Amino acid sequence: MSFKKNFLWGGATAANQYEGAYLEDGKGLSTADVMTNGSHTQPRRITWKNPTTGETGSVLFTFGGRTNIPVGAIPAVIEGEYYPSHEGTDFYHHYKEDIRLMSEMGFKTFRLSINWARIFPNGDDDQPNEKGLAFYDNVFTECQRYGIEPLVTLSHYETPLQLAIKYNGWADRKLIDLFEKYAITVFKRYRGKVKYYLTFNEINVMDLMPYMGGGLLRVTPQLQAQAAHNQFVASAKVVKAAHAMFKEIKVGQMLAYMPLYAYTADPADQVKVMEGSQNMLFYTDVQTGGRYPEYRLKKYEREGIILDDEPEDYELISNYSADFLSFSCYGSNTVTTHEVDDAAGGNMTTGNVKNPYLKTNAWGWATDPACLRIALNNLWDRYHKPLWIVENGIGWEDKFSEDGKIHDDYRIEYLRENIKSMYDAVTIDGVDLMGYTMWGCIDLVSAGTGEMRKRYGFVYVDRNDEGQGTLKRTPKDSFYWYQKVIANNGEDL
Ligand code: BGP
Repeated sequence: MSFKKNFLWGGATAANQYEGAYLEDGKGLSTADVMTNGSHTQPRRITWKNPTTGETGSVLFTFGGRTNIPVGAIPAVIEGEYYPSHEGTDFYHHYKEDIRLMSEMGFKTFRLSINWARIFPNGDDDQPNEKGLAFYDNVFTECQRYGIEPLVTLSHYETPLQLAIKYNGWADRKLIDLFEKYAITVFKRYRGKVKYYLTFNEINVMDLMPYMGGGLLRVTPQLQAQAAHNQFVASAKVVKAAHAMFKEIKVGQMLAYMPLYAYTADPADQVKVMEGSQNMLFYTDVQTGGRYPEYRLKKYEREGIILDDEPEDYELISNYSADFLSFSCYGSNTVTTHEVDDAAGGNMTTGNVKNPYLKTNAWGWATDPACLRIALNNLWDRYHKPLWIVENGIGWEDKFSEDGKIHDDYRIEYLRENIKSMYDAVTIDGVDLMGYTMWGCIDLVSAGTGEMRKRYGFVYVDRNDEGQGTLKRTPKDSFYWYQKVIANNGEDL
């Protein structure tokens, strides 16, 4: 036994990091459009303007932090600032070339997101923006030409900015119906072209980055809990609509998942692992498992959090859980209750420490050859729903060699180990895995830092951290390696 015959190999992207054309053809601003770039040491910032006084400024965007825009101010694009999302790597004008490159690699699937503000510029408009709809129509037609199955994320850190300003984003129940309307609009429009959808990218980022995950400008634990609840209900409504009206459509959940390891054998560290895992898996327990777990209800009780809910919410959540469970996994995280100097980075996390057994990249993200097998087993055992790895990869500052090529052996080595790990989960453990989409298959802007130099792609895009470059696409060595992997369905790595 090995990967399924129709295993969905491919790559993943997100509109706000890739598309650019941030105001073209009627698109409205999204929350990502007011985020500046950062660096290894400097977090991104959100810029704001006070419409009454004209005063401008910015607030630091930090993991686990509060957005804290000053009272009376609203997030806005400020002259003189640099916003990497505005141009991304210009998929908007390069989609034909990029999809052709994907097909050359043999992609069976391409994960992209629809920028909600391209379809409904303010989020609550009566009518959709035809030009925005037409753009994705063209993209999907191009995919069809090459037999590439799109996997579409409906919301990937791209809440229309107006919804953040008017309603404090997902903290307001109004967004449930607005999102349902948006989803049904695209389901209808792309019928016959798109079969697989994901609702919210890394839904659990609501814990650490509520601005990115839900467009929250004001944040309290109560508002975060409410925003998560509203997203669960919205997800269930969208699954319901898909099942009722568009039988062929499958709607999946998307989780940021990192297996957690204990730094020491101290039982207190094992408890920390258990609690950390609960924090992540709460989101899948509800959206994929169909019920609020007791550990989270107890937490809300302890913290005095009371949800603004309706009895039907829970019927929806239990009857319309996600059709499949997708997740991102870049490596594992190691946690401890002990004092350790060696703090580590990590995908969307804080408070984890360096694992002495693992290598890290320049951003402190640990490469863990066992993590996909562990992640897949944990999720399969808990939910028994088809799984899909929709993000995995390694950020690296690629450099051209003298021969004019990029020899990214480090990337090939990382991917080889990771694919081997998922192969083991399928062949040794019998996990049901639908596909694998490597993150940032064509270089794009980093979500966490806004940098361009943190590259993931099989294809290099000529663009730097200041937004300069020709946007020329150049395949790296990993491009040809992945082409072979797909051709032999992962049998020979
Ligand atoms: C995930 C996000 C992506 C992506 C990736 C890599 O959490 O879903 O949008 O960018 O992480 O992170 P970064 O870009 O910060 O390196």
